[in-house]
Amino acid sequence: MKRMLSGIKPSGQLTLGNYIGALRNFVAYQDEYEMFVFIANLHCVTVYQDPKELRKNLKDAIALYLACGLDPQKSCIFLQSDVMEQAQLGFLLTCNTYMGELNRMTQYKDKVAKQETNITAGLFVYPSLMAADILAYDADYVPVGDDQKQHVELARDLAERFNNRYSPTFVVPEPVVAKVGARIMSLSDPTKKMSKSDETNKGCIYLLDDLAVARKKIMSAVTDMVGAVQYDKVNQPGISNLLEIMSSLSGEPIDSIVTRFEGKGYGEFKKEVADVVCETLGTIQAKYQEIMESDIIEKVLEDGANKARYIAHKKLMKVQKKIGIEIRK
Ligand code: AQP
Repeated sequence: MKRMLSGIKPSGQLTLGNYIGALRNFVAYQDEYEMFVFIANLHCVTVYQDPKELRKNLKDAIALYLACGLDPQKSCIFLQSDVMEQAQLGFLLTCNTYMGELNRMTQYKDKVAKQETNITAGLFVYPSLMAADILAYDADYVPVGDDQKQHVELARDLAERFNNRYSPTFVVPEPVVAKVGARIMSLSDPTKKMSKSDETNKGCIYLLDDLAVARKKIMSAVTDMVGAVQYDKVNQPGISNLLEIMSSLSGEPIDSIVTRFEGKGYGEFKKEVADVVCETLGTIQAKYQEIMESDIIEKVLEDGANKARYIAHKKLMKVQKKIGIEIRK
């Protein structure tokens, strides 16, 4: 069985973008692959997080993984910080990464372009930690949204570099980007990605949003003056985004939705999008409540960490021997 690995950082409440671009795919893949899904709590502290909020977001993220359908019997679910071998491998890979490669990473470049101050060294080097997350487990595939593809490319480069410099050690992973929903856009500015850290809070639907609030956000989503429900990302980015959301959640192809709404107004279309979104959120939220009231989370994390640690430890030892920093058998 091929192995697949991915993670989400709890830098805020998980969003509909995380669900469509990542979580629902993880759930679909867990029957086909040996699945490893972690909570990237180290990645998230590359930017300052309020500790109290972070604790809540972290627990909610694990509960949401389960509520969205990740099954601990099929998937290894764990916390990144529970596997210290991963961070140690991250350091070793950082020593095999060039500054120029990290300079080209879009998340870092975007922050520099926006002249953000206090960019941490952690944010600069986190792509090589992400490479370690992937390579520690010999993942064959890494499902990601559009924006993370570049990081998997770096992991591939680092795996090949290490394999060539020493000897075959790492599986070279492949990114898997879904055809629909790989980049869900903000509802208030459809030229920007829907992000957890959306400052206005209007453009982003959180999985734990009150259903009335989520509905309102969709009904007020920015559209255009064209007045026809069409899939045209350049001239109608807002409507195209709503079409992607609806198609991803309902399974109905975009063409078929477009045909059904021919000659109909945006209000009617948005109402149906809101119905589909609220149905999805309602189901997830009911399961989330059950999970929060149970004591399953600790057990899931403990089992996941044990399994992950065993694999990552073996890989780290192999790497350390090849590099020459470990001399014991
Ligand atoms: N809007 C999105 N559309 C499709 N996929 C998305 N993903 C995130 N947002 C969207 C995918 O979810 C996975 C986990 O991403 P992440 O949360 O760890 O990192 P991120 O992409 O940086 O998320 P945010 O919400 O934008 O975080 P902040 O605001 O803290 O920077 C990835 O596969 C990602 O592609």
